[in-house]
Amino acid sequence: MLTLYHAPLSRSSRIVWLLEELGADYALRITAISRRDGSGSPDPGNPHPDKKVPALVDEKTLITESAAIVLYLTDKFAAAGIGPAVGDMNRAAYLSWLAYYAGVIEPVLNIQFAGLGDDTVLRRAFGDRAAVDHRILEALASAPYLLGDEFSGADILVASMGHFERAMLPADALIDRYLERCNARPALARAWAKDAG
Ligand SMILES: N[C@@H](CCC(=O)N[C@@H](CS)C(=O)NCC(=O)O)C(=O)O
Repeated sequence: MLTLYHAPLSRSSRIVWLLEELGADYALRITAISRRDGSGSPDPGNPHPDKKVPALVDEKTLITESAAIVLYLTDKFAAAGIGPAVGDMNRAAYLSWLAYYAGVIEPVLNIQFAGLGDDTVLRRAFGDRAAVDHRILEALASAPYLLGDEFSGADILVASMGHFERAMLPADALIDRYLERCNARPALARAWAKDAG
């Protein structure tokens, strides 16, 4: 049995979306977290070492970090075809997007939103917003999804940033159309209906 520790309208919302895409049997455990606006407080029952969400428990195994959870789930439910399996030609691109999301996109966006986008050390370490925007636009200029014709867990990570705040993705009509495609997915409608628990 899978249990997702989830806080509405947070990074765990996209894992609800993924679980719906996968047709997984899962329990949602609505979990309090400290929010940026100062509201909320950590839930002592949350197994995440930092009391964050998402945290996924599969039987007795804990998985944390969005990108790791996405890979774990798309591998576990490989038959759903939401992430290329080991041996698939697109596997390398899939892993690259998941790692790029966690290792570059999230830091760069947070650095920018914190007003530190001009810091040379941070720019050298992670790149800058223009480079991130370029990478996303380049991938979507020639295909409907990041990996090409097939929707994947990488799209869930990237598109969900646009759900959180449209300004987190490039201001380009290409992205508006990409979000429309992703937003039309029935699994996302089901996830939004469940988001608040
Ligand atoms: N890198 C983590 C970030 C998780 C994260 O920061 N989650 C936020 C919700 S969007 C949280 O739980 N914040 C509570 C806190 O900072 O105490 C991931 O992607 O899973």
